[in-house]
Amino acid sequence: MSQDSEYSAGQIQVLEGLEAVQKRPAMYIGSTDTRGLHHLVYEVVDNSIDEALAGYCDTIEVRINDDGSVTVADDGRGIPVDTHAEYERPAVEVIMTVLHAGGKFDSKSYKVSGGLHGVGVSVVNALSKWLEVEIKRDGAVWRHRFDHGEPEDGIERVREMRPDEETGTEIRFWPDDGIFETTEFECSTLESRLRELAFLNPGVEIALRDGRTDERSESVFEYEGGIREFVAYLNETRDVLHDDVVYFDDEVDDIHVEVAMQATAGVQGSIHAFANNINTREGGTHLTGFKTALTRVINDYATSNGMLSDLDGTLKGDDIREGLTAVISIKHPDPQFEGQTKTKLGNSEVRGIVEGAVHEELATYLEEHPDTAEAIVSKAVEAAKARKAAKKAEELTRRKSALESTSLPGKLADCRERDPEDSELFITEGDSAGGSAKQGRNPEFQAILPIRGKILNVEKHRLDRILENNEIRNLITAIGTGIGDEFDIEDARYHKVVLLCDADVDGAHIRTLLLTFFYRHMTPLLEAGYVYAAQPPLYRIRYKGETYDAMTEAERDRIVEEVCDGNPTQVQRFKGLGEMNPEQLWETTMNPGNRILKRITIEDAAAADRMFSVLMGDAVGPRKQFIKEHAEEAEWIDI
Ligand code: 0RA
Repeated sequence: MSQDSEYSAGQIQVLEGLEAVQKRPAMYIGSTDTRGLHHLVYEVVDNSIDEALAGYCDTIEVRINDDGSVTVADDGRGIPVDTHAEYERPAVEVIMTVLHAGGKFDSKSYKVSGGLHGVGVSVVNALSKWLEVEIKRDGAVWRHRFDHGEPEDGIERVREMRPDEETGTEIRFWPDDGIFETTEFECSTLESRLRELAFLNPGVEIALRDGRTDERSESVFEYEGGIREFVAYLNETRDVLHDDVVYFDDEVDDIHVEVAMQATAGVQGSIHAFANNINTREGGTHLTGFKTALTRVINDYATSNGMLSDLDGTLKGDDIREGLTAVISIKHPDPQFEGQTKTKLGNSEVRGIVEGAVHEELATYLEEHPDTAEAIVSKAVEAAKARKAAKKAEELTRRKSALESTSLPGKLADCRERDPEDSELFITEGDSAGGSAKQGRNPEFQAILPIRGKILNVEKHRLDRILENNEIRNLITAIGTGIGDEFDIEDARYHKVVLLCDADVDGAHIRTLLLTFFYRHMTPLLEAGYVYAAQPPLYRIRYKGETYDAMTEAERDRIVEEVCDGNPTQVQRFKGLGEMNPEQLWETTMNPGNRILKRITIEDAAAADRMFSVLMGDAVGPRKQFIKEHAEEAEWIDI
């Protein structure tokens, strides 16, 4: 369409809607960085999951194509193609171009409609250079194509291609590189969310195929056991205290509640709560209801079985949740999402419903499985005893030395800038790298904190022991936020906390230790996007008096071939940061003009949790297995 006069009134309305999305994409998908990019895929997949929840679809395939596009295909009923009475246009066109039109077509009970999902596939269309949809329905194959959200000019709006008796929808879209900071899809990011969806929706097969020439791969997720298998998966790397995964579900007032849990020997609990397939990281009424009932049921069981006799008092919620892995999933016809990231369930009626369901079902489960009950309760009693014993020491160390100490650590070379937003903290490993970084930095806005040797493995110790560690205390005071319950993001002294570790196995180990600490005790710092990993170059190539740095082996090979005609003067491998002089370190790794920083986010708490416990947890078998499998890439372990 080339002239305004050709637009109908309805068409103009549509364009205004899509234009609003294009002008303020972040309002609809959260951000235009890699996270927002991946949300496009989740949005389309959510529509297919809805089809599955309605009982019409059991296979979903996500394909990353070689031309930068992604295809999402399902075997559902297919998007309707007949003429929509109100808009006088094909229904598929309405769904693709009218904000929130998807939901108006049907009254499926568990519509995913919160957080950043559920904005409608029209938002994906608005943010795509092109979008193609192929529908099998009503005995034929239908195609439609959109250009920056607008129905493509041409013959009929929906073209009937050939007869076909099957049904399904295939949506392929090319994200608009004028809108997104990056249009590179990451298989591992998609994989964790798709795996999670497969756990949450048992019986649905979700496949991920990476068709890009360099990285062909295929994963297929299907879990008949649902969240039972999710908990077993999360605990694969842990020492479990009972073989069965506790599972029950209940439905009250159209609200479906499911719980799966299993106790482990570790100290770190991990409870993942979902509402309508959305990971409610900020918690909410379903989580509160679960915790309240759990505390009550376990205390009741312990009391009536005489298990609290040598404990002065009752079990606290924290005692019971120590080392407990649990997944709570509810499906609600009208979920309300609140909180900063819209990942907190707000429906007040849910609290009592979940509490009631857990109270009744868990009590029954424990009565019927006394060995499991014994394992869970004994673990909680042990935790309560440890808590009491540690209390004094904890108060001492915690209050005095860590959080109330106001003076900055002596090892910190602070920057002059006082505005946290413009300040950067580089955490370096060992004294030699720290020395280079101190000399190479721009002291105006870059601070350096050297960390000596291996910091304490925080996965294995309780807070009181962790706080006895000097390096950890320095870290906490330098960052300024406090930790755990006392954490306050407003007190962060830097909005960039950069891990500057060697590109070798030791460096990866230190980085993982630090990230474990942030993940466990400063989660909001990761959520705020304040944590980064510096990426020092791996190789330096000299040729005709010039030097070239390469971040990867592939880049080294490219430079050697293309720049040096296959005949470089010297190829040097940087083993440690200490090998670089201060100027080199500044130029390659610290200078904001040249450097590459990798932002570390909690894209998927469950996946990160698993990674940390494989590397750090009690079970030795899985760690050996992991290291064996990843030995070649051990130099750079991505979280
Ligand atoms: C509107 C109505 C119906 C299905 C769908 C939309 C639908 C949308 C998507 C998006 C991806 N896959 C999809 N599959 C179906 C119901 C149509 C009917 O009643 O037959």
